[in-house]
Amino acid sequence: MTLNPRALRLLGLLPVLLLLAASAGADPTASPAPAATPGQAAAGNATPTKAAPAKAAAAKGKDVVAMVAVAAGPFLMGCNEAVDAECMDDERPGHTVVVEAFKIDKTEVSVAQFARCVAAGACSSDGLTTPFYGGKEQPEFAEFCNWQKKDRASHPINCVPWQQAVNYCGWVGKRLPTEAEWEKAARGTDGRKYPWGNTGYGSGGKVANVADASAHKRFPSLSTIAGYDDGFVGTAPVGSLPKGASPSGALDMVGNVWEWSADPRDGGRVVRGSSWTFDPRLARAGLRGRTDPAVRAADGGFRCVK
Ligand SMILES: [Ca+2]
Repeated sequence: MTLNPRALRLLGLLPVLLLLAASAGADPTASPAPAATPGQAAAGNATPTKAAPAKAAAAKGKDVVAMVAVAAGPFLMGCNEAVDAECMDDERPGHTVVVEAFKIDKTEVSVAQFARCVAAGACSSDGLTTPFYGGKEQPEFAEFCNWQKKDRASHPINCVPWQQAVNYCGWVGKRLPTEAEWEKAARGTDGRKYPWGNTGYGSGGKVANVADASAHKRFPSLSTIAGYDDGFVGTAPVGSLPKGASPSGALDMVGNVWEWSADPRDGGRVVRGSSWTFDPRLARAGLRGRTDPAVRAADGGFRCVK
């Protein structure tokens, strides 16, 4: 497998890759502290501020996202050596985890859905049009941020920091998933390699929006699998690839955008699911990532649970 650091860095994924390298036993590079928001800088140390605007206490929003149920009970979390030769060290050893019953959004939260929260004053649109990572805004790939882009209302909201994901889920009476909940929703209880089973890319139709032949035309440095073309260069409208459904019926659990979780990891937050920029050889249900909560990645979004 070959990951191209330059292309992935430009798309906001370097923090994730750094974590993967660190967890594999390489240089445990400490992640930079999340950047202070302009509001925090202005306030100094006088008053702790939250990213949510003052209207965050407004009435709850109506939840308009379809959800699917995940039953209570045990599942195999992490590496299943019997079916997966691509496990990273931080997926090992596979282990049994028991989670309570919950429901998870069938699809990633879309631009249109997030816009309702912004309109209500419970979510902020600050920075949604420009990626942010490495401690600064990265306008070079702003075209891939979906906010306010014509014809992308049904695409996942991306370029969105962790706190705004928390705000949205709270607004609709839900929360971000734990990492274990996310993984159980993605692969069910049989330890499968991908949400759709154990068949890899290229032989089962269009199963996930990852780095494919379409993306490769735009970004020749991205690693792809010959013969796999999901048809999308950037993000796809949420739920576009039903052949990739997980056992619970959730869509895009692998690919499209990395999804924020509630769980902390090494000073940041766990992200799961990989994305449209990601090498399909690694884009599996067990793949784990981590990024700083202030990062706004063009290939990062979220979904909620309750
Ligand atoms: Ca793609």
